[in-house]
Amino acid sequence: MSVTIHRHGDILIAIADNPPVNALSAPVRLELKAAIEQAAGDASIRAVVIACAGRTFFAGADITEFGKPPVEPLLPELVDMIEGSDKPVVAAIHGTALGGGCEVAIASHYRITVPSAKLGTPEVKLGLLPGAGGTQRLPRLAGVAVALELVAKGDPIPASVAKDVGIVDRLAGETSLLDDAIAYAREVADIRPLPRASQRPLSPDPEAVAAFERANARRFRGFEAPAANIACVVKATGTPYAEGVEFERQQFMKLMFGVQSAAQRHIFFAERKASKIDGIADDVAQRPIARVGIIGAGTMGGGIAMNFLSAGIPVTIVEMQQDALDRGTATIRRNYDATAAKGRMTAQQVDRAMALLTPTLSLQDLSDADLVIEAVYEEMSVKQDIFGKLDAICKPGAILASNTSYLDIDVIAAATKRPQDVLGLHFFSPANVMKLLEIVRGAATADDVLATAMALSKKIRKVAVIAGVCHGFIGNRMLEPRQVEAMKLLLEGATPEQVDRVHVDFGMPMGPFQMADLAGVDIGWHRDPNRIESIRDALAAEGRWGQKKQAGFYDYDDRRTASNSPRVAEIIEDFRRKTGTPQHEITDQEIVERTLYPMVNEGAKILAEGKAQRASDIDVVWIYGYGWPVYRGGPMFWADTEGLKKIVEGLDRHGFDVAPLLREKAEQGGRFTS
Ligand code: T1G
Repeated sequence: MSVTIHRHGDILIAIADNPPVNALSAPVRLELKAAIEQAAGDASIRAVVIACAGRTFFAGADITEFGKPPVEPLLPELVDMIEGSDKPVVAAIHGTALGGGCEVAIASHYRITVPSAKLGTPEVKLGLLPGAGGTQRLPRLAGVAVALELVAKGDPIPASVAKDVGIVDRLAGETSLLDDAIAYAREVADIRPLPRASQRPLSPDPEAVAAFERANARRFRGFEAPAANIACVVKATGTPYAEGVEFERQQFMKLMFGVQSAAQRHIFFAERKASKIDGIADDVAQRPIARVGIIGAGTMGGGIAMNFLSAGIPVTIVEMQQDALDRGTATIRRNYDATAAKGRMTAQQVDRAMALLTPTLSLQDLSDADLVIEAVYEEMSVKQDIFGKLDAICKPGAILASNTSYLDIDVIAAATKRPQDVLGLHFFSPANVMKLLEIVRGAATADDVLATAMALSKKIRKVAVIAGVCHGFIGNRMLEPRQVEAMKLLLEGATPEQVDRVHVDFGMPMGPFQMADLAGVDIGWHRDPNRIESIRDALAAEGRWGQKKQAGFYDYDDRRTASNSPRVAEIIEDFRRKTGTPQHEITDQEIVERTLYPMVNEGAKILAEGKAQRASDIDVVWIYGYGWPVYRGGPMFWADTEGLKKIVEGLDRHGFDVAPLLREKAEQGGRFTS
């Protein structure tokens, strides 16, 4: 039974219970329909309360039903039936009333929520739109501007705001929702006419629409769903509900069967699947992490520290020199102050976070840390020395992690007598912003260490993926062939701006050369200005180290606005001549095939070697670590949509060594992702 029905005198109460988030699955819809019919057929019932057990009101339609044959009653029918009831229906909301859950609520005649509840329509984040009347009822309840924010951006709003804008009618006591809802139902039982959102008039508001579109043009670049959501809200203004909801249905179906929504739903589930570690039971005991030690207070160490401080976990941060330590702690404070200035933190929260930070020059102060993360210079001997010292200093059971981007965790672990406690925690810069965390599993890393790291990643609001030990793990390993090929394209006739434009048009936040200028052209450079063996060497030798020097592959003004560089063009031309590289007209398609297909190829090798648990993990890495456009679903999902045969043909044509797994799947008509 997904919905139990009680009577409280003359009030019928329908309580849904469909863990974990009360998704509006077919059984739930069927039994809610039965409850409304029962109330309609019983003269002694004056009103209905719809509520949910467990942790939340309906969190939406059941996404696992998408793409399968529809099962009656469909959600749009159910919500229209709720609104059409001739007895008042009160939605009693706690937790997060999202998507279809919000639509059930706004089709009800009244809404009462606990103060901690949130309401929203995040369908757009799945490449969809509220397909059960939400785009038609929300603007009628809260106005065009609020409705646009809700449906086209998808972020939920707190109950208090929902009440202010007219979506929620009443706030209940935090622990007395059902009693308050029953009392409220009695209070409104005889009020007529019943308030039906779909019957409210709604005037056009072109200024609000234009302002919203202008404010969000950059955010919506490349996405289809936001525009469809906006079109539905516009349709609701000046159009009868029946016509508007038909338009909504058409737009919904178009999105539902489009590639973008399939991609975004793929990532929704992929992100959750990534937290499952093959071969480890879900209930393996975790090690308590009450205090974290971080070695290195530079850009990475400071950024990493902020993740734990913001989660309320005390951090001892170690540097070798006082001035470096002071700079590091000052940078942390400055970053927090900048966040507070944007209104995303209060001054008290900043002070609370900073109070948890203990700067020190002594490694010995890490003796009581439960987890130590090393974030120092990317040099194996330096890391081995540090881990050898940590082995002697840290208490038994302390987890020792390296933030290395490339280096072999097993070699680092061998510098200790406790390899089972060692793993990689690879944060992405800026570490306090980027959501991706690669948890690198060493040969000896213990199960409970991995499980502890995975659970901790959630606590510090990261999306974590398990990676095996190899050069560059998952993300950076796939980045390498892309960068190598991008440099070759320059020698053969492409320009940095052409290569970058192709990537930005594809949906990446920036292209390979823009990324190099941001990260630093000098990263990994041998530092010998007389040894010029590549275009990159030539740039680095001239001090063109990227944005930080206002010159890299591009020139930059004081506001870091990039412009094409005649000097870089000369350097490239010089190298083309010196190497005698044959030139040819390079098309955008060739750039896609030679920079993105090799990434898929590398992903196939990573899978075959077992360095990633599943193809969808690779997609999660690229979405959250590098900004791969979520509407393309990640490199492996995108390869499936391109067609693996086409990818292999392209790789063969350009002379790449095609991964056996990729070729095999292409020949068998297989896919990497479901
Ligand atoms: N349907 C099916 N399963 C869902 C689900 C859903 N709507 N939401 C979550 N799950 C699963 C999830 O896969 C995971 O499974 C478990 O529940 C816990 O989720 C017509 C068309 C509610 C804020 O987009 O945002 O309504 O991994 O790990 O961090 O207009 O889940 O345990 O096997 O995320 O506490 C619109 C999506 C749907 C909300 C809870 N609704 N969900 O977060 O738990 S489309 C959404 C969330 C729609 C209508 C349209 C979050 C959450 P497993 P979790 P959480």
